[in-house]
Amino acid sequence: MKEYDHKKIERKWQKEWEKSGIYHAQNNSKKPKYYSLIEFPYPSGAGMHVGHIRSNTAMDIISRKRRMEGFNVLYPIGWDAFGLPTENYAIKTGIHPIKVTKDNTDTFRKQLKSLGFSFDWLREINTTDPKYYKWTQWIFLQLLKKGLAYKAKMLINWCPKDKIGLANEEVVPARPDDSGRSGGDGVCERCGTVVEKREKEQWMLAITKYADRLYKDLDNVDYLPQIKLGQRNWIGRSEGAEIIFNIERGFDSVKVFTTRPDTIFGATFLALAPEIAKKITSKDYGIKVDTDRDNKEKVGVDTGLKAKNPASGELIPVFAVNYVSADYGTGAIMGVPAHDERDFEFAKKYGLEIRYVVAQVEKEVVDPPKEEMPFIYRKAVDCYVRNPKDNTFLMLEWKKAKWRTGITGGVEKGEDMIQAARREIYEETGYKNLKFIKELGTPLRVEFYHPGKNENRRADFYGLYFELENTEHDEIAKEEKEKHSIVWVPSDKVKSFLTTSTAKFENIGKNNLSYDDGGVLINSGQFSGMDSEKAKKEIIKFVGGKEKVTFKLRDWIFSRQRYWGEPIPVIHCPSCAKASAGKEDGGWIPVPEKDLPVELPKVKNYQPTASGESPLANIPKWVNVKCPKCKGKAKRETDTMPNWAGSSWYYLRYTDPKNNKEFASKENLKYWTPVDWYNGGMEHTTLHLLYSRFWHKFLYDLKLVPTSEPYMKRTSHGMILAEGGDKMSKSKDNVVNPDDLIKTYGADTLRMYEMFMGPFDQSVAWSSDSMIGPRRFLERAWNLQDKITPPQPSPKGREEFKASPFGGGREGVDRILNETIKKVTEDIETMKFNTAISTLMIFVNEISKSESISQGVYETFLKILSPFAPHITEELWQILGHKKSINLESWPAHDASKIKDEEIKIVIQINGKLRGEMMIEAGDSEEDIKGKAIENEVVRRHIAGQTIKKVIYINNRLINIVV
Ligand code: ANZ
Ligand code: ZN
Repeated sequence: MKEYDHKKIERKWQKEWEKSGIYHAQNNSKKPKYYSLIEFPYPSGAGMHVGHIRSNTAMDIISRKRRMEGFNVLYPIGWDAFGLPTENYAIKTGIHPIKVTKDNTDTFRKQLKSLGFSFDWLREINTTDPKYYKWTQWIFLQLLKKGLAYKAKMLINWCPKDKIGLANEEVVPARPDDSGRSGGDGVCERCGTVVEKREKEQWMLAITKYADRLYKDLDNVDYLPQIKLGQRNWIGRSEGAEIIFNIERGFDSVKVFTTRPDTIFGATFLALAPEIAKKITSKDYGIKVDTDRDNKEKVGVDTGLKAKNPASGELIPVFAVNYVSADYGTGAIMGVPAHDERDFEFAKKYGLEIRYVVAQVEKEVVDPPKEEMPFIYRKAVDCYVRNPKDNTFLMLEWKKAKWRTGITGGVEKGEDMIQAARREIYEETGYKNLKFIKELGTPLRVEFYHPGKNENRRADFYGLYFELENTEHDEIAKEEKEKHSIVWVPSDKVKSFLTTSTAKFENIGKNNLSYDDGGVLINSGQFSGMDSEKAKKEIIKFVGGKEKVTFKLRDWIFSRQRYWGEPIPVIHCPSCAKASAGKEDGGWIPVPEKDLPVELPKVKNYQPTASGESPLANIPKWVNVKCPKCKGKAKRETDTMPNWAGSSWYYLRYTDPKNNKEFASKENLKYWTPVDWYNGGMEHTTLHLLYSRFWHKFLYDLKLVPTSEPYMKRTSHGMILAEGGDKMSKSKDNVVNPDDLIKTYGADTLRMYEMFMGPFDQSVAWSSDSMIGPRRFLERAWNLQDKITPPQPSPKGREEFKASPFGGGREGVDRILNETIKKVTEDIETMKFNTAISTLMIFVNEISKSESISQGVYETFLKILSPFAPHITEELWQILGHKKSINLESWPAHDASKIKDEEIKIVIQINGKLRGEMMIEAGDSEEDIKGKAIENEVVRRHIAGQTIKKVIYINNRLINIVV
């Protein structure tokens, strides 16, 4: 046996694969297709990062497995090469960005190839290639034609250092300072400079026209839940209503947007964005809105105006405030402090009324109401009395019912809540020297049967909190003593003591007592008693409002005043502008499609102009052109596209990268799209993913792509951090260079290590020392070739198997092999690469203990190892006498009959109490397990006669039967 010489082997096979082209995807294949995709890299000057290897290896494993499963796989690669770092580097060094990009991609390409990824290199694309960006520009022109690209004066985020307009997504919260406090305003994502606002004419893309579809169609794709959530939050779809409030005297009115029309009877003020207030009163309120920072202190100025609440008819004050922004909804809200956290905070500060109009509904009561018995309504108090000396609470243990409560009782005529509370506390406990501290939020609606009174009750319990001034108390009446006993409960035991809702008690510790959930309406005129969800529609009708869906998503600012991007292919013609005065195009004439691409001209200086225009504005020869429409004097647009443009459709180009007539042929698109599996960074969930879904849907509407969604499945990888847990960065000098590691340990080891270092979806810190583990494993896998016995097992061979420590001779091998196949197969599909590898390691450990191994077993093992470590397995495959690549073999299936199911002990609970145990087999279905549990002797005895309401199964751990 030769030694495992990774350098030689890896070089050999990379050459061989390149020559044989086994990873080239076939366009007109009869095989089923599989399209696996990674986010194409930005070819930065620093070269490949170990983070790239993590995501690329993962999809490489999946692609290789798919090939072995009989698919025609497309696993492409390209360069997302426009953007600031290259431009800034060009500014600094004077080297042209084209040259910088070429050098960087050359380095990157070499690095990627040195890892043996099974990319189809024939399809390599580059967003900065005019042959590519011709089509990016072409798609822009289609958007322009459909009115989805337009110019508008925008307040944009402006980075004074980079001299560039930033999209909202590119402005990030300032990093926390050493004290851990997050610093003031947003900063530029790239350079960290505090961002300013500037007004500028910008090209915009109307992504908001697609907001609803982008939101709803998430139902039809298989994205990780947190990715869907990220998209949904970013789109921010809110169903609500627009309702008009008239201003007293004069003709003005204010339209508010609310998601909670059901709370309108609790609207005790109006709050307007300062700009909206100014429109009505012509006054400047000197307030700045900053909705980015939710915990900023709420500030408002009373405008002096009064508005009429259209539901209650009351006149309410109108404020200009800093927490309502003009560009969301209508820029005006009805303030409902009782049910909105921000309004609560505001109302507390300005002494405005807090009126609860939605009661929380108690769901589980000890004594449910009796059927066919009428309800008696009670307004009631639920009092929490604390003795501050020993931090105990005064509570009641009822004698005629199984209740344990605070001090409760009805409010009588002429009493306010506090009076009623003091009276009840005195009657039921004798304590009299009490200090009222506060109310405890919205009342609790409880419907129950009162055994003592033989009545059905419907009660609204208002929570009140008191503290004992001293323990002086009087003897209580005999009939009270018969009702309940008094208990002093330590504060940490109160929650488990109470048989009623603990919400009121929990509110004692809270400052903000707004209640934002649903329930039943109270204090709401004829709507009192109605379910809040139902009341939404009814109240909208009642006040003449309009149902309305609002989105947080804004249109996409598509202009950058920079050099290194796709020129926006339009020309401004002053005479056409005059001729079309008032009409939409505003003199912006599209470059005729036949003249595409509009190529970037050579410039000497990449610095943006002092006025903030793009460097292109300084090249009169390029800027001054004839108008394509009237042939008059005209000027090119000098803005360029943002770097999200080229990445919005690149996955389409891969299907047909050399096409000069279309961005891709219909035929190829039909065969290859949608992408079956796309893996990328969590940080691209809200930007790239949303933008490309938007472009895709637009192209779908033009019937240019066959499906309405680009990606069927989307997963994410966790970041690789530096040793010690910091982010890897040049400035910290903690970046790991993959080239050295490949030299020392080999590409296969590096791939294995990155897949083994931790759960794929979680961040994990680098540890070069740990590379040795995977390396040793590969060496042992290599050495196993020495143990191969001839395919026909000799009697001697059998003997040896019997002696093997995993028991049972041949059967033992069969079992562990089949278990390994099963586990590795499943783990790859769920991206649990680390456990797949540990399974392979266990296999090698076990098999190494026996003195021989059959070639068949060894070959099967090599097959399932090959996606992880393609070079070493290819070499061994050849050593074993095979002529064709191991990646052209078929993926082994496990034989279920060979696997002895593992037995697992499961705990059985009834109503949460431990009642027994039982054994299940690892593969059993949930249904079988539940059935078996119910049949269990002990269980049967315990539930005798009772009906089973629910059976809850927690995987491989416990069963809870609720009766
Ligand atoms: C009354 C109300 C009562 C509200 C209540 C909430 C709870 P989302 O879900 O984010 O869409 N709002 C409306 N426009 C606003 C703006 N321009 N700036 C700040 N806040 C605004 O939130 C919609 C809710 O946020 C609206 O419903 C409104 O407050 C507030 F118990 O109206 B609501
Ligand atoms: Zn013209």
